[in-house]
Amino acid sequence: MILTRRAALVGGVASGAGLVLSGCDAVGSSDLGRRILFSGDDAHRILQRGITDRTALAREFGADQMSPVFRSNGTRDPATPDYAAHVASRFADWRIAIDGLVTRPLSLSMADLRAMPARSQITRHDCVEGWSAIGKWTGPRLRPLLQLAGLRDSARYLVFHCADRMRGGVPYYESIDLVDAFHAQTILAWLLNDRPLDVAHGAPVRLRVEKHLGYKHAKYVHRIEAVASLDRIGQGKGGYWEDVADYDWYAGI
Ligand SMILES: Nc1nc2c(c(=O)[nH]1)N[C@H]1C(S)=C(S)[C@@H](COP(=O)(O)O)O[C@H]1N2
Ligand SMILES: [Mo]
Repeated sequence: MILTRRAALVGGVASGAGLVLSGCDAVGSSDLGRRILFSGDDAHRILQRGITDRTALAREFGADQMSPVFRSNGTRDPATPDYAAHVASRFADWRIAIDGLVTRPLSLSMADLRAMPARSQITRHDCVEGWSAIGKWTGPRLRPLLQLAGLRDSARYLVFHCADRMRGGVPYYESIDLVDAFHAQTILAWLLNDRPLDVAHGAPVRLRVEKHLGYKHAKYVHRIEAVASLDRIGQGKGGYWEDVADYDWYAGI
């Protein structure tokens, strides 16, 4: 078990419960702070509610509700020579690194991923650009993979590095905190609607982080890096669109 209670709380701080818990850190060391925080149950309740809400499942749909066509958006083909070679070899040599603040860095093949117990979920994808689609995503949960890699106590975020290049040649990147990383519906999807992901939807593997807007769902993932801070990732806001267009890092829906 990697996600200690403390880690779960620290993860919560990163977004929703931020004020509550950083307040806790700041005043918790003094007796007065302790009395303020723990005399009544208010702080606790607020904190508890924030965490409970974030671990609740996103709505799942029935097979009859699936969209006949699932749009693609953003990069539809990374189209680099390197990626084209992976397409040609059907991703036989694709690796997903899990590294950074872990005790056992991993380099997983697609065969490794496909051999993991998988979760399927029929969910609605919502893009900020104003469209939605309901599709069935299948792949291993991120949680056991992180447990295999052994997150260090200092790890607070996961950064997803992608194979496609955006304007200026910058590879797409996104990040989530540990609460979302350990969420039951957070998976590395390699099937969409029971078929291997096509190039447009992020082949061979993409993140699904179901309670967030579309841009958080990184496609073409080749590296998952555990970090203590997002300061030195891109321009420091945690994701490509966060950095270039000021999108919210926390894109909860
Ligand atoms: N690597 C990468 N991931 C990405 C994007 C992208 O351009 N590159 N676009 C994002 C956006 S804005 C959306 S809405 C979804 C679209 O996923 P889809 O193409 O499977 O519909 O992917 C997200 N993940
Ligand atoms: Mo999007």
